Amino acid sequence: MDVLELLERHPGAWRGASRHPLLDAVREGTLATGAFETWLAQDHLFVADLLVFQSRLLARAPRSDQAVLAGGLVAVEAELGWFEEKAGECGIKLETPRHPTTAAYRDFLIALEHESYAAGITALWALERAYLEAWRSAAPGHPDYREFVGHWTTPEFADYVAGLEKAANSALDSGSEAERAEAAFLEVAQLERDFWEMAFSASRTGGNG
Ligand code: MP5
Repeated sequence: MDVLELLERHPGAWRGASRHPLLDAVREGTLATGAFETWLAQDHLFVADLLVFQSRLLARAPRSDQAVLAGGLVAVEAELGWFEEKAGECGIKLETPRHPTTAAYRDFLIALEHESYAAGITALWALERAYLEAWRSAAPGHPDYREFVGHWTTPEFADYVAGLEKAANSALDSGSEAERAEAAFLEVAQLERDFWEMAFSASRTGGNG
């Protein structure tokens, strides 16, 4: 199976993951401050959980995938620093509890540690691909958010996502893990949608988290 087929097989789920009114508001400059603050603080927590997941996935990766995963790990650690810097500049407090949606995403990543490598690498590809498409949909972005749109729409990030796609495809070629990988893909799609929704609904309730 080619993982790109998953996007075609589940267009509704994928659209929910990669398009959202929050991203339209980032493009138009109509985003409520509470939504952006909630997204930033919760995504910082998510990225910290992702770093743990990726380091464990790297530990069981085949030799051929070590370069892309090791590169990704270094990038994710640097990204945590970038979040901290941006939060400081925007006056956003990062010390906030995990929202139930962020906690559900972390639990899913932890559960993947007990799944096949193929399911894990497919999930990683899906969540990175979702961010690439989601932020592309917000491009070029209102000046207030342009740096965030730029962060996930660089050619380097697209190359990283392509590298993960290649790794996922070869993991799926060599085993009979397609069904579990597809299930992981669908869970990622749902969690990504929930994550946008969590931040967006913060603008309606006015809370941070
Ligand atoms: C990513 C992210 C992409 N930052 N947040 C969510 C909820 N999903 C995916 O990960 P990265 O490391 O920022 O590219």
